Amino acid sequence: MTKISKASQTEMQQYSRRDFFRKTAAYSVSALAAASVMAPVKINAEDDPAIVEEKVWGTTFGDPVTKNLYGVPSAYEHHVTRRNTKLLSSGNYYASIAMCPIHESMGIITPNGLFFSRSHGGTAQIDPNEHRLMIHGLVEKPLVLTMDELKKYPSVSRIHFIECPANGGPEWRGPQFPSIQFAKGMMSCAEWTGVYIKDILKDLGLKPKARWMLAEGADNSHMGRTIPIDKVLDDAMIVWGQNGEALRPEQGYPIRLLVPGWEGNLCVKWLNRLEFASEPFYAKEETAKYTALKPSGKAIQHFYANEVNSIITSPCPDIPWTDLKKGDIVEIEGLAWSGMGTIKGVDISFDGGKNWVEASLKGLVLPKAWTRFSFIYKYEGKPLLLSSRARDDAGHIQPSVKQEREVMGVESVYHRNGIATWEVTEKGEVNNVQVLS
Ligand SMILES: Nc1nc2c(c(=O)[nH]1)N[C@H]1C(S)=C(S)[C@@H](COP(=O)(O)O)O[C@H]1N2
Ligand SMILES: [Mo]
Repeated sequence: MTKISKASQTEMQQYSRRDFFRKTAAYSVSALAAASVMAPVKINAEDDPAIVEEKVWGTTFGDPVTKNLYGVPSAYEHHVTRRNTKLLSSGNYYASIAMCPIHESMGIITPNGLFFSRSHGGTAQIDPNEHRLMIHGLVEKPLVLTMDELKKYPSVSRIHFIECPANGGPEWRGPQFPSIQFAKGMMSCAEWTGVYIKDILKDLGLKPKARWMLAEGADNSHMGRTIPIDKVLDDAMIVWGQNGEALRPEQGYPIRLLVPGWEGNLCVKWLNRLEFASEPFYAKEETAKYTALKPSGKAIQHFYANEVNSIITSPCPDIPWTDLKKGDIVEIEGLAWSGMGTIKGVDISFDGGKNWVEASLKGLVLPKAWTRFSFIYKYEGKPLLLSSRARDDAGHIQPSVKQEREVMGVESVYHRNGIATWEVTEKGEVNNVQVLS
């Protein structure tokens, strides 16, 4: 593994959370101002209408508690939405994708209304009473389950990301989007509730010859994918719960397959059939579709796990540093994830990958889940090339764009995990760039 040099430049100096508290103290207790890393700010309470004026919400009744019996976010947050661009649509909005605003996410859970949504035939609106799951093929007891019957199996809840393997795929040849939402928003992370397929199979009896599982959806695209049995018996789930409520239609209501850490397209939504077989079912274009093309012209076919990856979410083109002043202490934050294990650490570079310092991981650090990282930084108003590089407990480390290109060329669509870089200008604007050296 690459050695992390403790950098000497001032911009790489480590600041701590305590620096924030000193700053806060400086506002209120003037004696502590000397300890502040920031110039104390004078607050003119008497001039500030937000402090001195009565507000309508403080003098009249609010909405009745019965107003939004299913709640919605504050009207002041309505700009936080999924987004689509024609560049990512194949001519219509049915076989298309709505990208997650990952820069707006807090912690590691994506709210259900913001979870990225990718479908090949539109969002099916399924009546659960008319939906069945058929499990057949190489099992002792093939059966058809109603949704109520399926939910009788003992359930588990697990936090996992889903990432389309095409996430970042338009940028193999160079940056395309001045936006993190479009550059990296084909992923989200949720707490899923459902049943392990291995637990259902204890009941149904898997025949020893079974090597593959075909999963098929009930939507208009009837998407079918085959998955190796080892992964199925490891941690694949059939899920009906998403962050404490039923799956959203966009995520495959009433049930979907969850194949933790592996390509999002394997997580068949609106799931209605599982068939166990000794050979993979090579549905027509399936093999051609999700392969990785190498410069030699050879394609890697069985390429399932999403590799270790990370992205700085603040700052980013969508959240620039234009409001910062020289000397301000600011928190750099981002997300790291690996489909092959648990995030071990994340390093940050301010000079396009020449020197690295270690960020801290914050909150829950779970296998095959988004992991949030943080670095407290003193802003100097100098141009930066800001990058993050994640490592996982399986020993993988994110490659540079150069290393990735050496192996994969630039003709691929899928599985791009080269180190991402934001260029921060003197004015604090943030541009999407790639470091090729
Ligand atoms: N039945 C069905 N399942 C599907 C799809 C689909 O079009 N139909 N799209 C797949 C793709 S390509 C991805 S990346 C994920 C996206 O899951 P999400 O829409 O919940 O984010 O679902 C997969 N499951
Ligand atoms: Mo996908």
